Amino acid sequence: MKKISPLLLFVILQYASVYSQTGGAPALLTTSKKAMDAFMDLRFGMFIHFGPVTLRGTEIGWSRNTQVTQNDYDSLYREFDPALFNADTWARTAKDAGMKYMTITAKHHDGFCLWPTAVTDYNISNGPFRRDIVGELATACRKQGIKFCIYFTVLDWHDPYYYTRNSNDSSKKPNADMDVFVGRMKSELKELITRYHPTMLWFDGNWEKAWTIGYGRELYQYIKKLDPDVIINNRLGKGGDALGAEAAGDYLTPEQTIGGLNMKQPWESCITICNQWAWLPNDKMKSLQQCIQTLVRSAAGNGNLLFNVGPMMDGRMEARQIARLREMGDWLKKYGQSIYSTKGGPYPPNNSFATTRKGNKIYLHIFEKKAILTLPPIPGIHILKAAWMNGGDVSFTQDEQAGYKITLPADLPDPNSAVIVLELNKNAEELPVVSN
Ligand code: FHN
Repeated sequence: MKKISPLLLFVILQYASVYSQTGGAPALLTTSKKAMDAFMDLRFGMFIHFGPVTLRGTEIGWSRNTQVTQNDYDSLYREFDPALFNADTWARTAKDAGMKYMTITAKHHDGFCLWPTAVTDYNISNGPFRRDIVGELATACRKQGIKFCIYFTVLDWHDPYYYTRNSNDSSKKPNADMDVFVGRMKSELKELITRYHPTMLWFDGNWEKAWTIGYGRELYQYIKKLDPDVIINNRLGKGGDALGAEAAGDYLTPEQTIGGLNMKQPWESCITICNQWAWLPNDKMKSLQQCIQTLVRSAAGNGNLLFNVGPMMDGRMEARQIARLREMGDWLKKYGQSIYSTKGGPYPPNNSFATTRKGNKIYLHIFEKKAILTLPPIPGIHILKAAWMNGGDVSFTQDEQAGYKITLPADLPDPNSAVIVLELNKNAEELPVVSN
C-alpha cells in the first residue's frame, strides 16, 4: 500500500478539522477585530455624494424620474465636466477638518460610475471629463495619510439587469436578471478593490426585495477573498442590528441620527453637513456647535461620524462648507485626544454632557452651562485630578453616594464643547456603562 506523506496527512487533518467545525461547509471569512478596531479608532470621516446630478442641483439618484426626467437625468453625464475638481484639494480639506477617512460615491443608485469601468459604458471615461475621479481621490488620500473608502450601491436603477428601473416603479424590467446583475457587481467590485484598495466599502440600497441576504453573503465572501481586511458596513446584507459574516456586515449605519451608546456593536452615523446628500444650491448648513456636538456625541456613543459634503458641479466644495470643516479641524487640534482612539462612555450622552475615555482618563464634554455638574458615582472609582483639557484646574467633590460634583465657571472655555479631563484611580476603559 502507498504510504501517505506526512505533509499530505497534515493537510487532510487540517481540512477535516475545519469541516468538522462547520458541519461540512467551509468556514465563513470575516473581518478581523484588529482591522475593525483600527477603523473605529479613526472616529471621523468625510462622506462625499457627487455625480452628474450636480448639474441639476437635485438629490442624487432620488431626483431621477421625479424632479428630473429619466432621460434628462441619464444624459447629464454627457455635460458633466467638473473642470475644477482637484482630488488633492478635497483630501486636504478632509485632513484640515481632522477627518481620518474619506468615502466617495463611486456608484450611486443612478448607476453612473465615477471610475473607468469595463462593465458599463455609463461611466466617467465616456463623458467630457474622462478622468478617473475614484482613482485620483485614492491617490490623494494616500498622499495626505487619509484612509480611502468607497460607497457602492447594490441598487442600480440604470443597469439593464437590475430588477427595477427607478424609485417610482417596482415592476420588473424586461431584461432584468439579478444573478447576471450580481455577476456585473462582482466585476465592478473587483476593479474597485484591486485597483484602489479601499479600507472600507460603504454599501447602500439593500431595501428593495430584489436584494436578498443570499446575495449579500455571497458578495461578502467574494470581497473577503479579494481583500480579507476591507471593512464592510451592514447594508450589503439586509441591514438591521445583526452583524458578522452571516449578516454580511461589520458595523451598524444609523443615518441622519446619532447612534446610542453601544459598547458591543460598532456603528458609524452618516449625517449631512447641510440637508441634501448631493449638492443643493443655498442648502441650510449646520452651525459649528451642531457640527462639533454631532461628532462628540458620536464618539461618546462609541461610534464614528461619517460627515457628508456635496461638491458643486464644477468640482469644488463650497467655500462655506470648507470653512466650517476647518473650524471643526481647529477644535480637534485642541481636543482631538478626547475623540480619536477613545471609547464611548462610561456615561450615556445627555443634553448636558457626554463622555469618552482612554486609559485612566474620562474626557467630560460639557454642552450646557451650570454651576455644578453632577456625575453619578461609580463604585471604587475616585477622581485623582480634574482639569480643563486646554489648561486650568477644576474644583470638585466626590462621595460614594452623591457622586462627583464638578464646579463650573459662568463661562465655559469653549462654547461648542468644553472638555474636562478626569484622571481616575483605575482604567476607565474597563468600567461598565453607568446609567445617568
Ligand atoms: O438612498 C441613499 C441616499 O441617497 C444616501 O446615499 C444615503 C446615505 O447614507 N443612503 C441612502 C438612503 O438611506
